[in-house]
Amino acid sequence: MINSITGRIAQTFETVGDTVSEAFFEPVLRVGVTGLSRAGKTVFITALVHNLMEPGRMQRMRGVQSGAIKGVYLQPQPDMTLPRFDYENHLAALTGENPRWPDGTRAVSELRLSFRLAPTGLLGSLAGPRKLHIDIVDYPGEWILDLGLMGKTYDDWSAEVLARLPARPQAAEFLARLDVVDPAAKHDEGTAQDLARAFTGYLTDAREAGWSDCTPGRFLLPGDLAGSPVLTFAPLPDADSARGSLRREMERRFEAYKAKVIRPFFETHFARLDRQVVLIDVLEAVHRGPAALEDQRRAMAEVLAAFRPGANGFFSSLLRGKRVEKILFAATKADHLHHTQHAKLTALTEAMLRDARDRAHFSGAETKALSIAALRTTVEESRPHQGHEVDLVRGRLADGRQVAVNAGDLPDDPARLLAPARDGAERWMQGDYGVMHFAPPVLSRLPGQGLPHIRLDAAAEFLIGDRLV
Ligand SMILES: Nc1nc2c(ncn2[C@@H]2O[C@H](COP(=O)(O)OP(=O)(O)OP(=O)(O)O)[C@@H](O)[C@H]2O)c(=O)[nH]1
Ligand SMILES: [Mg+2]
Repeated sequence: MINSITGRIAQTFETVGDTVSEAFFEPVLRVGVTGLSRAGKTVFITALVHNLMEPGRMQRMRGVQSGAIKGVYLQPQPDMTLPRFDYENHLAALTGENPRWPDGTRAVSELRLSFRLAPTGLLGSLAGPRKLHIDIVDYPGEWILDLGLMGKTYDDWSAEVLARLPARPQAAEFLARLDVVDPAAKHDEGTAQDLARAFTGYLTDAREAGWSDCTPGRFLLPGDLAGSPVLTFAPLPDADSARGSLRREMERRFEAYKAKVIRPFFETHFARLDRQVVLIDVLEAVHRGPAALEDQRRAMAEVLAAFRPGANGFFSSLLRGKRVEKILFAATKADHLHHTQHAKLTALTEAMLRDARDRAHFSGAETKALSIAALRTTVEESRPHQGHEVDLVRGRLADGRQVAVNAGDLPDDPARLLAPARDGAERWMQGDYGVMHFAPPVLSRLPGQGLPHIRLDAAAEFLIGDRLV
């Protein structure tokens, strides 16, 4: 009781503090950057920050064109206990003598970027330049999918997961173990750990195979929770289970995962976001085939559902009327394709977004789909092949060799991919889509020009541009 009252008072102060500083002092915009593992979050943030600080290549931003942005600099972030996004090291990796991709990241991090803006309005010249702080928060997309678990009981979740496992070869070992386990038997920690380990193995392999419905998210990215009871559970078939049984214990841990892992994440990070970009590696999903594309589309709906106001009782109570204003779905790594293909990639992403909006009954925030490359690794060329010209992109491999490839022609109509994906096709009827893994380019940079990109400025304009004019 006392706790909840002091909690409420603290919140009131916090809200008052926020509004005062937003109205009169220095406004803050919190921008979430998310996407499943390897989607391109780290590269996106690094390239975005660099290009905002050296905006020569950001002409699609109104604030850059008009000169409203007077200065951009990094500042200490407000959240003292959150790791800082390691901008300097990531940039050094990308722009060193032998450029390489930054290492994968495993947890939430934050960076504050501050803008000095030209004064506006009648009193503006008296008041001097305005300031805007943008807090960029990088967090794993796997954690968003966990929000879906908040509304589920252990029984629901178990039934759902167990229903899809038989069709997936990655689940064979877990299912074999499950076969010899009696959920109603007395709880035994060794059995619980075996099952959790096998289930984590399944999730890891399924994720590797391109499935994105791999919850609980912390099983894949445990951070400092690795090995704790809250991550030592697995789905079990329905059974008449008494107190002290394996199934009851698993249920208890599932509930603890919701209360102690999911809830705090949504409270401290998610509920405070104003804008959100969701990065998706659409090309990789197309390359992996119909099932991966269909799965990605379902995951997009789940992500949108997480942002739907009022969707989740637990979440609405956290938001206290606040809601995310804009959500950008950006298909990353568009530099794998010749520009003649970009409109088709965007159309495919748009079609998936439309479908996700319908599925999630989403309305509210403004949404947009784009295809981008945060760091452009390729140049374009055309070469004659069997009597006609083919469009290629050329880039550098990790060993320094240059290769030119054609990743395959996307169809004009996205339904040509999405319909067979929905109907459970095993492979694409026509067309083969390959993805090359290029290394970051060796650049000779000009002062004032950030790293080369594709439509990173359009992405920034949608996300934050309205506040930078
Ligand atoms: N060609 C190209 N490849 C990219 C681009 N952005 C990311 N990549 C590739 O995708 C990989 C993952 O990018 P990251 O930015 O580390 O992805 P992430 O989402 O932060 O990954 P985790 O931290 O592991 O979740 C990189 O190592 C590159 O191989 C891009 O703009 N163009
Ligand atoms: Mg990362």
